Amino acid sequence: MFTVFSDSHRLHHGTELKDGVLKPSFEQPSRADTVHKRVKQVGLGQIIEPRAFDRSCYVNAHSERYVTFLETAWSEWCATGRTHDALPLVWPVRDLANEHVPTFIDGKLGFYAMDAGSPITATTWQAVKTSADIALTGLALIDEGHDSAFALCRPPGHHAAREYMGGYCYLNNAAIAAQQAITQGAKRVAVLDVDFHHGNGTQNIFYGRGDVMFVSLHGEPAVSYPYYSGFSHEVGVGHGEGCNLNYPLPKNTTWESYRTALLHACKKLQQFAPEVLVVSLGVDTFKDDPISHFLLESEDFIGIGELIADVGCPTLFVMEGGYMVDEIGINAVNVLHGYESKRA
Ligand code: SP5
Ligand code: ZN
Repeated sequence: MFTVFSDSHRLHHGTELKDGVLKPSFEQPSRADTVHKRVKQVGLGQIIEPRAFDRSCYVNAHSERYVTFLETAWSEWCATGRTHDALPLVWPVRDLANEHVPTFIDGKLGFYAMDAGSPITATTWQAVKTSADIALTGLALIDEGHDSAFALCRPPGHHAAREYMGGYCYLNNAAIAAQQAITQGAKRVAVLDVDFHHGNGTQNIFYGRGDVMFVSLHGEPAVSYPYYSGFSHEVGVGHGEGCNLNYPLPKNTTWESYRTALLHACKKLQQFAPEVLVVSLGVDTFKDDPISHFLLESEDFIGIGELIADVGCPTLFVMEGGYMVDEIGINAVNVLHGYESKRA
């Protein structure tokens, strides 16, 4: 399997609030390097650089004004004389006027964010754009006849919705790739999200769409970030009704029940018969992940890949979460090996 990777991910490294103090984010550059190292070590396949894509590819999944915001946020922030990372500090929740876009950067930051987990630095946009291009290059490989590809994206994307960033995410790499497949003529595309966290952004982007199915397994919202989405009653609207499938799972979920849910999810995907499957590949379901609470072991990730192969269509794997521990490399590559063992 080909891997698409770029060193440009290092241009983004931010902070997050931990115990009341701004500290280096769990979402660190070492994450992608750890996975990259494992891909090389086991000889997964050729590693290639991303191609450059037009911004219209991002605007197909996001709004024009949101992409413009991401492109210009740092220069607007700097114009106010500040040199530290830009972070939102006020959000347009429920009863506030959330139709009105402020003109001042501090207002925009909150308007286009769901939390303070996605800081903007001087070079964040470059890394974010390259991450989306990595996913788009992976999709191009599949268009060119490859059965699968691994888009080693960083920063991740699945919390980024049509018009907001959050949870370490800015552009939704997986959604951009899925939308690109549709733009290029696919009739049905599916996104399967196995990151520990609910892919609220991907759900938001395709919620009214019958041509893109979204299926997610994740920690139940009552106790798991992002808390306000991922319920099983969220099934889609209009043309999209029945095309959104959530599997919220309790704290301390182990392989046995995870497997049962994934098996069910994969049967649903098989019935939908997508022309391309995009997998939001988070490995933060691992037992030692510092911000999650599932209990998967490294060998269980092979099983994830095997079940995904049974969906039976070309598959683009897009890296999402998985933090701090060296096993993120082993676990991500285990999924890819599991997939390949069943498709070869
Ligand atoms: C892509 C992805 O996996 N994003 C996850 C964003 C999670 N943000 C909230 C992190 C909360 C961390 N709380 C840590 C408690 C550890 N003791
Ligand atoms: Zn996650």
